[in-house]
Amino acid sequence: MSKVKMISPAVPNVPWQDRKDGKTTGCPDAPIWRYNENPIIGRNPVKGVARIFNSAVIPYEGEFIGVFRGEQTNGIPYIYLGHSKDAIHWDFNANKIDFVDEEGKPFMPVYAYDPRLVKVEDTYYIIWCQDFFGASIGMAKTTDFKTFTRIENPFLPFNRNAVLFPRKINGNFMMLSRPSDSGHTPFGDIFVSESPDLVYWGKHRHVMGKGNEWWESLKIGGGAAPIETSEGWLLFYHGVSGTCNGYVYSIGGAILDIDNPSIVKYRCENFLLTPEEWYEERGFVPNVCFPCATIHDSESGKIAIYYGAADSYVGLAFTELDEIVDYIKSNSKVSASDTEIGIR
Ligand code: BMA
Repeated sequence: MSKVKMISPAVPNVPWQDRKDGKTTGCPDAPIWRYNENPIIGRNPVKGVARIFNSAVIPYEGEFIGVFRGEQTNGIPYIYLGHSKDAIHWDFNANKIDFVDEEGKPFMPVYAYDPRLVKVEDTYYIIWCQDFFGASIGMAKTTDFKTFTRIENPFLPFNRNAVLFPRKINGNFMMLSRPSDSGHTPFGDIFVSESPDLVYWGKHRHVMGKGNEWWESLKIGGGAAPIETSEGWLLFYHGVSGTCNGYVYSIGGAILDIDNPSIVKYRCENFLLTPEEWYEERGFVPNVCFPCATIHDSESGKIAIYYGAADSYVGLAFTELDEIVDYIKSNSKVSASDTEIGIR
């Protein structure tokens, strides 16, 4: 097996559980397995919040911090801050995050969902989906998790599923996103855009389209922030198939070129994780595994994947860098639109 290097800080307290009896529980042969006490966040986790799911977490000051999609009891989603010592048991703030504008005045989105949390240099960025006269992407920055300052909305509507890369590439911030329509979009490819200043975005490139395989044949969307490795950017994303009983969301894996991430080097033809457990198959929206974050340790290669389950819970799954990279490479099937530079 190859020895792949993860280029990111060591996180010795990465949450972890060895696979049970050497078995995995993802795609029958994918090296990915669920935490056996899933879901890690259950129903009614905070007063006034019915469900937390599709949420992102990150190491912070020796412990962990996260931004959580909280579906309020009035049906409107907002982002809640949570703290944890072990990244498994979470304490949530009672109130949603108060966003401010550059002058420090209150500036709340109408709603906010599917947050991602990414550190670039010394700043933490939250990226989410919100109303901008139609669904689009909102962004805020913080350095202390006390003040959350909104920055320019990067894209025109309609767009969902945006996530920043954890470092600049060739001097620019880079963001994956999924342009869409106003509804439960029955299509969607992943694009990458770049910006020198997080105000002006351009050089848009197509990264990858919906897959040829059934499980991702309707649409795909960027998931967790890409992990930098010696093989390229390791991306856990979601792929959707349309069945006669609604959409099914599975987790897929791909590896993007390190200097030019619009080029897909490897793309796993099999899903890595698909709804199988009760908390993935049964809930507010059944059959959803929706990855939004990883915590990963460059020393051991351990990767913990956080995913929303059935729009009702947060699930945790584990994999290991060498094994997952090997699995993606040995089951890779890339199309011409994956490997091209992505501009027409
Ligand atoms: C997508 C988003 C996600 C959600 C998924 C399944 O369009 O709204 O937040 O998890 O649908 O309902």
